[in-house]
Amino acid sequence: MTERTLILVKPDGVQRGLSGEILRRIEAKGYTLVAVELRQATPELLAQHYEEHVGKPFYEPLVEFMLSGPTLAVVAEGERVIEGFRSLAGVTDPTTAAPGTIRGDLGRQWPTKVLQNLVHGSDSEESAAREIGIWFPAL
Ligand code: D4T
Repeated sequence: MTERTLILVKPDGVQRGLSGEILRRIEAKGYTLVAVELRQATPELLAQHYEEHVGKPFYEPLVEFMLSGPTLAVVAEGERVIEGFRSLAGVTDPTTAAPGTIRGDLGRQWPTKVLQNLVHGSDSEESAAREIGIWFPAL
């Protein structure tokens, strides 16, 4: 079934100049870009996006990191793109993410409290619909 997912190139990826490389990998896999927009997040938007993490020990460093610079918000479309992009991204921790993945090839641990792991991708159809609504209400 053709579906859509919300992808973010987080501030570490934009700041390091990896937006193009990450979009290249999404397109090279065969997915279609539906929307791409450079945005400055706000505390309100992040509280919605990271609803499930509010109150966790890494939440405040996470918000501080996500406010540290612009984020590239992307909607991509394709057959099983939700699962497919999670696979392209690799596991959450960039130190252990497999080589060949975005996080495994381009990410690493830095001396920060929060994991700077370059990208976000929706983890289910329900999250994708919710997150696309937050970042791209017009879609
Ligand atoms: P996102 O949601 O950004 O695609 O990442 P994941 O799906 O891979 O991971 P997540 O939602 O569990 O975590 C969101 C965000 O918080 C950071 N984090 C997470 C962290 O710094 N320490 C932690 O222990 C966890 C679980 C990294 C990603």
